Amino acid sequence: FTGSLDASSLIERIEILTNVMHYDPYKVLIVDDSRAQATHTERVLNSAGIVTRTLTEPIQAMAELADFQPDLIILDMYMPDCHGTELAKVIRHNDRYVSVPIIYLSAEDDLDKQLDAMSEGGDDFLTKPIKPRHLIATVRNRAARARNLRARMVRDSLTGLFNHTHTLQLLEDARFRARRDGQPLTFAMIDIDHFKRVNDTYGHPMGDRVIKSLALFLKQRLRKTDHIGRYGGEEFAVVLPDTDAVTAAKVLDEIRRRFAEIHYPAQQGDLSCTFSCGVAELTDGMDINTLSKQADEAMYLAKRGGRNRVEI
Ligand code: GH3
Ligand code: MG
Ligand code: MG
Ligand code: MG
Repeated sequence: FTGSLDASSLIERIEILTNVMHYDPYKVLIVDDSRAQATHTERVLNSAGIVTRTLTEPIQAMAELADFQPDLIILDMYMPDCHGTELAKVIRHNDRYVSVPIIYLSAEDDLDKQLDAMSEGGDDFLTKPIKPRHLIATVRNRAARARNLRARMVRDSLTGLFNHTHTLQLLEDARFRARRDGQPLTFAMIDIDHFKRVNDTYGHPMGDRVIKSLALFLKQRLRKTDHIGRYGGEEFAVVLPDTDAVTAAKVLDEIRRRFAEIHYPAQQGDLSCTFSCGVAELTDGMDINTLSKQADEAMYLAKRGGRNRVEI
């Protein structure tokens, strides 16, 4: 490190380094009715530091995909109760897995049959026996590209926060875990107050600056385990696992108070902004539509109550 450093920029640099060093191995789901074949594939991939899970019953594939969230799927072509291509078709029909690479690994060496299999949602066809290096390189390259694309797909480009669709997906996942673990879950909606005036008075670029700065502010002040999304234009959503509504409201109210203190210098005179926030906690049997509707209603309560406040 060169030059003078204050504490916060030092912490930021340490966080960047930790992220770079953080090792997140690729995860591969193997679907093969032959345990012996699967074990061989597992050994090859594990030796390269790739994490694997194997299914010998293709029927469990969708549940396993949701639970394991693999970077890539290796599929056998011939299995007793389901042809590999049928499974590939089913996987491809689910929006969540459109970008997960599917690679066939089979002894089938008839090119027509291979191409048929690939036309149904497969990305590549590897013929057994295959050299370990070939298998490892194929998996690594495809998984790396898929991860990169996915990271872009789920984020909003202005703020780097999760986009609307992915925020709801994360909320659904969090709801599943909260129910399973018997933990509370809170969802919050944030909407910047009188934002039209900001654009009208200070111009659109200033509006964008405020949106970006609130995004950064939320990232800095919420926990790593909270999910922050840009829900719409000047609307944000936060998923707070293991948090009840009262605790979440306290945290968000502190953020609200601090955000209102920020001054953005401008020719027209300094600008400051506020936001209104609605908070709702998951209750028994509630689905995410109802939960987000309740957060939205609480947000409008905050607006009607005079804005610059958090309501439950
Ligand atoms: P309220 O306090 O009731 O929320 O008032 P508001 O003016 O914020 O109301 P409304 O939600 O209707 O207006 C939001 C405005 O935000 C409308 C739109 O011009 C602006 N906006 C939406 N997305 C963006 C964006 O990406 N950049 C900028 N600069 N402005 C945006
Ligand atoms: Mg087989
Ligand atoms: Mg709005
Ligand atoms: Mg608004």
